[in-house]
Amino acid sequence: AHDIVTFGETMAMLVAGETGPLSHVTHFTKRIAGADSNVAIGLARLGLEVAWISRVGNDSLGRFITDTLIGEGIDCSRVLIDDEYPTGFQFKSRRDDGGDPEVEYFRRGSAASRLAPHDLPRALLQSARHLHCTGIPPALSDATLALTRHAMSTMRELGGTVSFDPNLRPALWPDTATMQAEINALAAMADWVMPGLEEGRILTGLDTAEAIADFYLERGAREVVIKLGADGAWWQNRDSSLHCPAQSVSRIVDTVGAGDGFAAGFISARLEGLSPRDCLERANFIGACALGVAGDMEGLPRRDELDVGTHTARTSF
Ligand code: KDG
Repeated sequence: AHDIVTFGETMAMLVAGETGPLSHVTHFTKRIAGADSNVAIGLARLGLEVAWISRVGNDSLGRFITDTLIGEGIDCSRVLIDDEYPTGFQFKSRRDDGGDPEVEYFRRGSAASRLAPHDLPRALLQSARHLHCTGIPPALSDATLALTRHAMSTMRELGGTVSFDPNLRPALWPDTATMQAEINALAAMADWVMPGLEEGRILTGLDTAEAIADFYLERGAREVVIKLGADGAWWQNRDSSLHCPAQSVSRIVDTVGAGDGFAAGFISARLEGLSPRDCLERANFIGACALGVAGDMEGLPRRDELDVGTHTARTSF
């Protein structure tokens, strides 16, 4: 049995060794990138049993991804190897001012964009407590959109819980209206919806965390958690709400992956039955851990490194 099932596209990622525009960078470090697999790693490092579903190409990048995830203790036994389509990859720039880096994708027609509903067996969902979905697969192809809908509705029907992080990637959608409609329809199928504040504004046209939370609660979500960056996080259900300030972070190396760390913290704490405040504190803490490293997931802590009681994030890596 698994605690959590997740699925999506993980890419090889080439992270710039120096600052400046990607076209000028000459040295890169090979890592992996994928919102769902970052969450999977965060959860596995805390000792949860996680199964990850995907398709990778029959190539060195696909083997690098599965080897890395297996090394993190994630069950990859249902990951499919596609002989026809390649593993996607991306480049990520380096910044020294705390801003979001530049990302360039080479993922169109990738093996993972061929994932379809039949790739996620019902029995796997039946054996798990929780399904985590992101808004990235729904943007990749009709097949991956169908898979996301199928996975969420099946898990709800089976009585497990479902979390959904919109992970907005406007570059992958044909237009903003389609992105809003599809992502909001999926969010309505989740128990816990976890957008960033800016994402929530783009998706709903509303301004405050409270208004955005109300929007999703009215449409079917049971809890909404909104990431406020340096201001921490907001949690709301139909009866109450809560704000939890952020960890103080002295040095931001790279912002990508913080939301995934946050999700791993919230989901793990929530499945352990912790209070909303403790869930947000762990989520903020793990999100902060992801800020101190250039990769997306290398900073995620193990259980013995969780230090939420004292509110001290690890700020030097
Ligand atoms: O949340 C981090 C991810 O965005 C990153 O690891 C790459 O999954 C990715 C994507 O599609 O942008």
